[in-house]
Amino acid sequence: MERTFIAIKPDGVQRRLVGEIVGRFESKGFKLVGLKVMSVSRELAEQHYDVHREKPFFSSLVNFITSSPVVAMVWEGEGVVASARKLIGATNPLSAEPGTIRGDFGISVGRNLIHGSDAVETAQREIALWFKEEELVSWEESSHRWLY
Ligand code: FUP
Repeated sequence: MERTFIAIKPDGVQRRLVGEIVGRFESKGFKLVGLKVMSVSRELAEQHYDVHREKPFFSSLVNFITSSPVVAMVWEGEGVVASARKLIGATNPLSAEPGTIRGDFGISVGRNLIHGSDAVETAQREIALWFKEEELVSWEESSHRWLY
């Protein structure tokens, strides 16, 4: 089953938006298979943003993501990579549609609250970078009747 890597960035954590953001993925119907709050090392940040190494915003991006804890997650479901990108919205929150996470809560491209993998192959690379195999849990709804 397809999986994607999602990270709530330091601004999302500090603004107490973790519950709101997790809730959007849950409400949509995707399955949470990995979740941790963590400080990000420079090495991890630079590997994660390797494609942006030559960009002028690279060092500020790395400084920001390592400045304060993030919430790293893996979500599972058919088409989850592309769907998560839609839930997240455009990179610049000022262009992001209302109803998306960035459109509803963000105003700055440098503080756009959340990261989501941009393709299935990228998701596989990012999940392997951020999570150990044993930190990811496959699960199914129980057949026990505890909801009425
Ligand atoms: P996205 O896939 O939407 O997270 O966006 P990108 O991979 O293009 O960019 C990664 C991060 O770099 C963004 F989340 C914010 C930062 N960025 C800037 O700070 N300035 C820019 O002009 C573009 C991106």
